[in-house]
Amino acid sequence: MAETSARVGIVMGSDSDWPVMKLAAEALAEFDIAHEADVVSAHRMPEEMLEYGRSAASRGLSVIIAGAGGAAHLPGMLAAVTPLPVIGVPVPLKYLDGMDSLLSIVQMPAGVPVATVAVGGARNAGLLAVRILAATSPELQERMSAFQADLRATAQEKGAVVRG
Ligand code: RP5
Repeated sequence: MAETSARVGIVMGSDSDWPVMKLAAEALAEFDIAHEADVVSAHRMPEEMLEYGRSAASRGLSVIIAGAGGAAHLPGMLAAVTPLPVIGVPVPLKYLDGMDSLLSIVQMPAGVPVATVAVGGARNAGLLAVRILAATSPELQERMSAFQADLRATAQEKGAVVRG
């Protein structure tokens, strides 16, 4: 696969996951993090999935965000073939409320970690990727601190409304 200027790769098992996964892309865009997004199904496109995982680091990516629903093997399989951090997003489907996706992603064997966010928690996946990149970027750390200060101010304002 070709080299990329993207720092974060967002992949998902189906285009039907995009309404959830686009929240990760939006979070990355808020922090001006270059990213790419694609469908790389573990079950329907196993060869492409392995190629994506194996080439991710040498292509220039630093973090992979992988989302899937149901028998959600994509994040774990990518984690098995890349040294990069993988953030897993359990996508909720019509049945089981996403519990199937969550357990498929979170129950990884020792040695092959996937940082799993909440069911449908793609925004946090994007924000976690920002924090991973911020560990080696003082500028990004400052922006994350400012973002957290905004969160606090918003929560305080809401408290003021409730208190009256
Ligand atoms: C999973 O199957 C995908 O990640 C998606 O969440 C689910 C359903 O896919 P479609 O049938 O909508 O393509 O692999």
